[in-house]
Amino acid sequence: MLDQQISELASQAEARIAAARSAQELEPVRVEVLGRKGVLAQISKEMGKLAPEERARVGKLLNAAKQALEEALEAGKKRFEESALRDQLDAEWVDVTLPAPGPRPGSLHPVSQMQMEIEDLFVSLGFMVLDGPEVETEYHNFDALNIPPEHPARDAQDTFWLTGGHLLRTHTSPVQVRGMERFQPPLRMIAPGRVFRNESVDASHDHTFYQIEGMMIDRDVSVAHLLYFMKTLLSEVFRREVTVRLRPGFFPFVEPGFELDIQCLICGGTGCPVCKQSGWVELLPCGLVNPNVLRISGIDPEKWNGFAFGLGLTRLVMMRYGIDDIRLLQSGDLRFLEQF
Ligand code: FA5
Repeated sequence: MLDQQISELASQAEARIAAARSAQELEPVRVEVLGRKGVLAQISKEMGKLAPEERARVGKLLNAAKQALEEALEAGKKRFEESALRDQLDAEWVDVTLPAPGPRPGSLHPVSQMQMEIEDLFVSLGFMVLDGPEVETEYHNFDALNIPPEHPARDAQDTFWLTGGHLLRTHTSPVQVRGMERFQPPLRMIAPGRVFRNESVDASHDHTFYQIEGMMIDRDVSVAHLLYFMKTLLSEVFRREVTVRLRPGFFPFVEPGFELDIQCLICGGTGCPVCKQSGWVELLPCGLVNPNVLRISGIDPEKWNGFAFGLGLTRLVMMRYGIDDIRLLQSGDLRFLEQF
C-alpha cells in the first residue's frame, strides 16, 4: 500500500519538476513533497505502524525516492540558473573588437584661430609678435600715446580704472610704446591681445574684446606702405574681394589718421544691428605715427617715421564667419563653439 503511494508520489513530483518553467515553480514541489510537513514526512510517520522487516524495506524505498527527488530538484535548479546566466550573457554581450568612440577633441576658439593666421602672415612679412600686460599703467595706455590727462580722446575709450595709476588696458596700443622702449628702429611688430572697455554691450560692442596692434618704424614710411599692408591683411583673411572705405579718423597717436571700414558682411551693406544700420563696420583704424609718440619713447622723428594700426580682431571674426552678435563669442556656448 505504502509502496504504491511512494512510487505514485515520486512519479507525480518528477513530472511537476520536469514541467516547471522557472526556479520559482520548483519551490512548492520541494515544500509539498520533501518539506518537514511534506507528504514524504507524512509517510515516514506512518511507517511506525509497519512490522520491523516491512518498515526496513519501505524505509529503503522512501529514502531512494527522497534522494531521487532531491537530485531532480537540484538538477532542475541548475538548469534554470544556467539558462538565466545564458540570457544575461546574451543581453550584456559587447563586441570588444569594435573601435572605441574616443575622446571628443576640442578646437581652438575662432578668435584664436584668426589671431594665429594673422600672426603667421605678419611673421612672414618680417614682423615680430609682442605681448604686453592687460593691467597697464596710465602712462603706457594714454600719456605715452600723446593723450595727456584731461585730453578729450580719453573719453572715447571708457576705462576700467584700478588703483595706483593702473587700469585695464583699453586698447593694444600701449604695446607699441613697450616695443619702442625695448627695441631700436627699424622696427616691425604686431601685438595681439585682450582689451577692456567700460561700455554698454550690444550686437557689435563687448566690454572685453580682442585687437591686434601693428607698427612699422623705418625710414621714409608712407601712407602707401600702410595701405599695402592693410590690403594684404584683408585679402589674406577674406580670400575674396571685400568693399572697404578709408576716411579720416582722429587718434592723438597718429597723424594723419584713418578709419578703414569694411562693408558689413552680415547684411551686405543694407543695414542691420551689427553695423547700426549704416552698412559699414569700423574695423581697422590706422595712420602714420605721430612724431610726438616717437619722441616720448626716445626715437628721433627726424630720422624715423612709421605707421600703426589697431585691428578690431573680434569684429573681423564676426565679418569672416557672418556672426551677427558679438556676445556669442564669449558666451562659452558649446553649440556655437563646436561649429569652428
Ligand atoms: C583704438 O583702439 C586705437 N588704439 C586703434 C589705433 C591703433 C588707431 C593704432 C591708430 C593707430 P578704436 O577705439 O577705434 O581704436 O578701436 C579699434 C577697433 O576695435 C575698432 O575699429 C573696432 O573694430 C574694435 N572695437 C572697438 N570697440 C569695440 C567693442 N566695444 N567691442 C568690439 N570691438 C570693438
